Amino acid sequence: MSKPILIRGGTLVTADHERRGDVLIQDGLITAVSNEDELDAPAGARVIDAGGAYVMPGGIDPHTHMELPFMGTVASEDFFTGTSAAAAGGTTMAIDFVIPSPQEPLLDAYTKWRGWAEKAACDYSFHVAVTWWDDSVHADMGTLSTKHGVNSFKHFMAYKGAIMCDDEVLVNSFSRAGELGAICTVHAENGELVFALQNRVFESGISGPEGHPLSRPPEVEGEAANRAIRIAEVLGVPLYLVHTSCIDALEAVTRARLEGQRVYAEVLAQHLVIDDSVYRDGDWDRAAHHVMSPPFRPKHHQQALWAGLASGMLQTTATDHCCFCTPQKRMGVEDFRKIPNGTNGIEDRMAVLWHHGVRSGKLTPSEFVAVTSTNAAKIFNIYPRKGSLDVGADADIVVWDPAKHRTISAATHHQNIDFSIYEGMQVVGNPAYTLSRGRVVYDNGQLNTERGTGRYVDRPCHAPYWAAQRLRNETAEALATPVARKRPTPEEG
Ligand code: URQ
Ligand code: ZN
Ligand code: ZN
Repeated sequence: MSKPILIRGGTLVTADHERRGDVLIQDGLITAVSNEDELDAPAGARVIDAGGAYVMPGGIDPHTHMELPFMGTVASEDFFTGTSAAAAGGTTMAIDFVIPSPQEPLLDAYTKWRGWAEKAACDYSFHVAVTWWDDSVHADMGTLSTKHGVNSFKHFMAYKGAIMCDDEVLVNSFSRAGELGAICTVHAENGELVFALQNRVFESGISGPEGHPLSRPPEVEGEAANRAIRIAEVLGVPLYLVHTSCIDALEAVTRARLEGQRVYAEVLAQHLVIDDSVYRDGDWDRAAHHVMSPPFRPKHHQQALWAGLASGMLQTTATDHCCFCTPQKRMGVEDFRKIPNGTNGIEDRMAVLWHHGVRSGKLTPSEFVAVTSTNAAKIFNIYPRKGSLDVGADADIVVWDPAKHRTISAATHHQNIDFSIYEGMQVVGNPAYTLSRGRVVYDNGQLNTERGTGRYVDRPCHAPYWAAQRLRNETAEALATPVARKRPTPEEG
């Protein structure tokens, strides 16, 4: 058990407010929070001087893919190296994905991923993807939600021929999730359009990474986002769009939210600051490094995404951390359709958002905490255990030095990948200390993570009230007042 820690003299920042204060940590939990200098350090405690720094809930990255088997290879980042890199960047929890192959029992895949994640150095949880449907999937969703703390089910509307869901699977799975009080998340790109456009682009003679964005324009994401939103609306279930990357999808989210539909949406840090010029880079490798889906967009989408984040239309930020090293990316050297999709980012999300968001005035420190930690904790029902500085919460804390400079580079990062999509980016504002359940896992530049010290975090389902009452009320009314209808006689028929 780690020794008590007193974090003294900092500015405590939660999603609600900022104040000068001290935080006492014992046995992995926050045991006291006070105004400045009101707490004494227990005997043997370590005292961390947070003067000039912010003390915030550790980041929660709601979208990662450690050691994901995908497109004929396996992501290079594993659960130990990935959660260690997270800690170096101020993130103390990752929500990763169990992605069953079609026909693979969900419970089997879940057990497999749980085994892989035992090496994690920070806490983690899993969204479970529904990639096919039959009665066993219906049953496994129930078991996962009632016995294994899974309250979110993922649906890929892209990746035809692999893990793509058609509307029948979406309707079946969304309905089941609604019964369970679980939330449906979607990768919203129209996979049929992507497939058709990929072939057209390739057959037109474009085989390089520049073909990737041409095959998945914003309209392809906007259509799928709207379709998923409408299906969720009719079925009365809450929806969470991952990696919202463009105006077309953001507009669909905004319309739904303004009409009171329970739709949440995530934006990736990289989509806020990197544009599609990276694909027109003369260097094949560098362009391929940026092949991910949805792709990087023309620059004007970034302003809308920042506005969506600042206005609350987008609630969370993530990284979709899914690492493939250069030799893996080169699997597509003859054909962009074979370049494994994914990029790095788990170590850099917080600093990128602080530098480009808070220092630029787009976000206040409290809004930064909301979009990097608290909102994800609330949506996925682990607040205030996670995402808060409440007494009794897990001591997942980052002591943030707003003046600390860093030049992001693969030469110095902790991520297990041989490039960085942020290579050379200078960011001001970085972690000084990161604590994972009271253990100082990042200590002023020194990473102190240990394999297997991360814990799986159960996420209980929300109450069924999450399902839109409108659907149930209308249905209930209809069932309560059957229409007296004179049926036509067979002769009339
Ligand atoms: O689509 C995803 O979220 C996974 C497969 C990571 N790759 C990506 O390009 N986003
Ligand atoms: Zn995705
Ligand atoms: Zn993903």
